[in-house]
Amino acid sequence: MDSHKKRVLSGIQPSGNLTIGNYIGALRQWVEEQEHYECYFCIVDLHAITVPQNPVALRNKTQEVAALYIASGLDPDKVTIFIQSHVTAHAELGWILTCLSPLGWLYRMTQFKDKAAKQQQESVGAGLLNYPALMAADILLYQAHAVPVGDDQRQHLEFTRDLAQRFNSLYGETFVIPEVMIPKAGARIMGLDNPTAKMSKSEDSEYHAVYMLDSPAQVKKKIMRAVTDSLAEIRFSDDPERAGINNLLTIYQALSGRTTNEVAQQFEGKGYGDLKKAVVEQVNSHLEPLQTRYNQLMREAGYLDDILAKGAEKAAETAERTLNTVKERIGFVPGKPRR
Ligand code: AQP
Repeated sequence: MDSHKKRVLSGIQPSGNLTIGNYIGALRQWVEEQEHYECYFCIVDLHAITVPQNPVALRNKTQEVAALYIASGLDPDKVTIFIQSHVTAHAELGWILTCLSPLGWLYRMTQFKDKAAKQQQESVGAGLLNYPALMAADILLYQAHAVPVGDDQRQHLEFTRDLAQRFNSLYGETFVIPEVMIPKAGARIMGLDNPTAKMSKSEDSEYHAVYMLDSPAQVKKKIMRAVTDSLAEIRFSDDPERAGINNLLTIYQALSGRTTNEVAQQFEGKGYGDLKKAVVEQVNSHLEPLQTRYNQLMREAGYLDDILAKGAEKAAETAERTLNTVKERIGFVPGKPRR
């Protein structure tokens, strides 16, 4: 890895089955970035437990997500892949930054409001509110210059920048202020059953999302049932009435790599059925080879564990350096090295 390259960090929660939203909004851009940046990609299990998780499912999904990172094209020889809880510096800096996070900032976060609204108020964990402080720790520990995420994470990135600036002005220049990196096409893929809500892996309705591990037949069934409208006209639009067609066009555009104009021309005068079929083909042509690699990886016992162990070691080395500086700056007494 080239230490002169700028750094990138990002992660995905093992909180369900990864969707094509996660693939288009996050994973696909990570694969591009591995060529240009020094990259750290983690599976953020500490974030996943901000809402209740079944322990067996959490363990399985964590491994599944790691395998999907590699199957999507991340090369473990080029990037550092690790499980967040394997690097204890995340929880430590997360706590320090929680103590520095104004409650007003935390309560303003849309993700907190949305996720808290889905639970009974008394059972909303404090971790859900403090999520952005932990996310700030993830990023700042690696002095990341850029963070590739989907559009829904933009507000958390702003929070991270504000918090880093706050720390720097209180304790002296410590953190690099990271830039958000949002994909040009597909920054927010919407639910197929409800195209006014973001496609999400923890939404459990059957026709909401296409999962990265769905079979070609499941992909077809879900996309052919996607909610559209009765206007019988295919064009990009930000009219909420047209959100279903816009979403299908966006998925098609992001995966085909074509421009908005090219896509608009391609479907001019065509029927909704034609568009849906084209989207099915695009999605399956990306998912099929990826699933083959995924299945191979899952059969190679020990391969994934080795990558994750090496990744955690490398990540911890970088993270500890930042954490030690932070501890010193805020006045913690250095511990004696353990024998
Ligand atoms: N629908 C989406 N369109 C584009 N990008 C998306 N991302 C998520 N959904 C979409 C991006 O995927 C990355 C990982 O997200 P996460 O797991 O940290 O949490 P999230 O953003 O809350 O994603 P989900 O799928 O909605 O998870 P749950 O349901 O567990 O909360 C991020 O870069 C995100 O922007």
